[in-house]
Amino acid sequence: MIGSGFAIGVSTGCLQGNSSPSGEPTSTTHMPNGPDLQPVYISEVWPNPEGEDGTALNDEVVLLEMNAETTMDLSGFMLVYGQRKKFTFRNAVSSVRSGESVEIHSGSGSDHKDTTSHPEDPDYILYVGSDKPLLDNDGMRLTLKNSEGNVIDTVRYPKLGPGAVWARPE
Ligand SMILES: [Ca+2]
Repeated sequence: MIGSGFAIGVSTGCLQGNSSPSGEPTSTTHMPNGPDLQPVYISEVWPNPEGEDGTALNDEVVLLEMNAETTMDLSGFMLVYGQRKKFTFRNAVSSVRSGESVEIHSGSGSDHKDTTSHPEDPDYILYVGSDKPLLDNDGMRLTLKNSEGNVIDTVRYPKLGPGAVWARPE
């Protein structure tokens, strides 16, 4: 749960996708959950797998990264795929630490923690379980909400060709 005592990391300056007023203090360690800060944010979107998307559902991926210094319970958080789908995170992400990331795949599988590529900062792998593509290749708005339904982050990626990746601008 994000409590009022939640501490936000200081290295957030390059992570803001939205405009923020200039002259704002860059050190926000003592500012709990400020409106411009995302303790967890949408980092990358892989909407258009090579070949037929319908046969590569788990190659459609949304990547979340942690921008929080403390461990967060992301179970109950929700990723909203435009008007198409709302996916609620399950218990696999009940204890996600700073530096760890969450991959959300459109297809089916068992939620798990993958330590093979990043032994110290594992990726959590979640599966929406959809039987059809969720990420529009022509662009789409994605919104991340917390377990109380409040918007944590939102992005809109553009039309992307096969294999192309949207990454949050720095
Ligand atoms: Ca797609």
